Amino acid sequence: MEDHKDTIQLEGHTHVRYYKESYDEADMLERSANFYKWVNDRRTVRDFSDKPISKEIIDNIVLSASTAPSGAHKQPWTFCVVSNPELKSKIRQAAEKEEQESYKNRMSDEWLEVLKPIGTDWRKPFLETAPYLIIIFKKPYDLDENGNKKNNYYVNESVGLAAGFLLTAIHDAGLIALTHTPSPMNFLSKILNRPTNERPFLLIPVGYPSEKMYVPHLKRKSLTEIANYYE
Ligand code: IYR
Repeated sequence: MEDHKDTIQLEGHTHVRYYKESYDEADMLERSANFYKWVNDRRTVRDFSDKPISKEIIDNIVLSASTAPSGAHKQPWTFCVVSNPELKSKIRQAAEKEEQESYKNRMSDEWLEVLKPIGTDWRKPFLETAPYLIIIFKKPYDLDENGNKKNNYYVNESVGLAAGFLLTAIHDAGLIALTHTPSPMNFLSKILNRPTNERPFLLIPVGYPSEKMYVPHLKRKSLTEIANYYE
């Protein structure tokens, strides 16, 4: 348990004692293997049910995402949670317009070829079916009360980490998500009326899975393909 009373002062700043629970080796082995098995079961899914989700669940998921580490603890992110049907419809229309252009004219033949096994196209019905769209905005800088810019640091790294935490929290709740990247994404700033210091980063529909869903038959890289150990 955290005890906020045990503090020290470092260069005039308060540091609180942090207690991190440890496990014995056998437990660590079991826990790490179980976590891998659980997280390896997460899939990106496009077949959403329209079944509603209570807002409290989404609140917890967003709060979990915001526990990610960030440069100088600036938490340079805003999560826009869209359940309003008119807004979802506007977002779908604008995303499909951009995606149609991308699939027809902007994406290279090589790119379209590697996407074939994934089975995507310009149509994005999930943007209306999924009960929630979470749009993550990154904040390259904050604006103080007087409108002055205050720089943030390692913004892409920080927001990428928060997105990872978000997807993990969604998986933990038993829900599905899709990391969607309509491109260019500036229509999201306009539709959601975001301030000038926020840039769209990822659009993540969240929901229950539809009754029968299929995902591409993909294989993840093996440990030797992804890791090098220097002993
Ligand atoms: N943004 C498009 C295309 C797309 C690109 C990649 I790389 C993917 O892994 C999947 C899709 C879309 O969302 O359809």
